[in-house]
Amino acid sequence: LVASIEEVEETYVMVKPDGVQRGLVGDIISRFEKKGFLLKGLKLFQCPKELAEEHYKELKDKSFYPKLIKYITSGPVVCMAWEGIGVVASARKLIGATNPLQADPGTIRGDLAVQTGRNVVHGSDSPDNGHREIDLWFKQDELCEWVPAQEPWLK
Ligand code: RTP
Ligand code: MG
Repeated sequence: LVASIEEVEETYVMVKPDGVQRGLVGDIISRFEKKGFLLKGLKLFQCPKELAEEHYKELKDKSFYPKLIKYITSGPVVCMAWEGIGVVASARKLIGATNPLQADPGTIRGDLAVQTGRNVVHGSDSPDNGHREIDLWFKQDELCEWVPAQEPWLK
């Protein structure tokens, strides 16, 4: 009943190059699966500089922007589209504060990272940015609209 009044949303989550290279991809995907969200898109991807600049365009006047672009393009990332009720804000909670030293234990950054500039994962900060970023990082045919089967797979 409570669920019926809340919005089904989509959000863009990305394991950054440090997360991929430290072998954290499985752990990170697992947290979103176990929470109960639905995976709609997933790929390993070497991000071109132009895409990184478009993704982070709101930060282009920040002093850390050049370093951020270098970081995100330094190796492959894992791109994910997740769907679910309240998934945008919930994903941000699962991810934790931008500075991993301020992120609560139990969050991805709180458990797995130390530095802001190496904070292993990204999550969209609003439903509008969720749509925008999924459009930006995925082609339409890389996304699946699907619902789990009603019948149990194990009997
Ligand atoms: P994200 O977009 O990656 O999910 O992170 P966020 O919302 O928590 O933080 P945001 O302000 O959007 O910043 C994007 C990413 O830029 C890097 N950053 N470095 N002071 C710094 O050196 C600094 N501040 C931000 C981080 O990698 C941050 O996640
Ligand atoms: Mg952000």
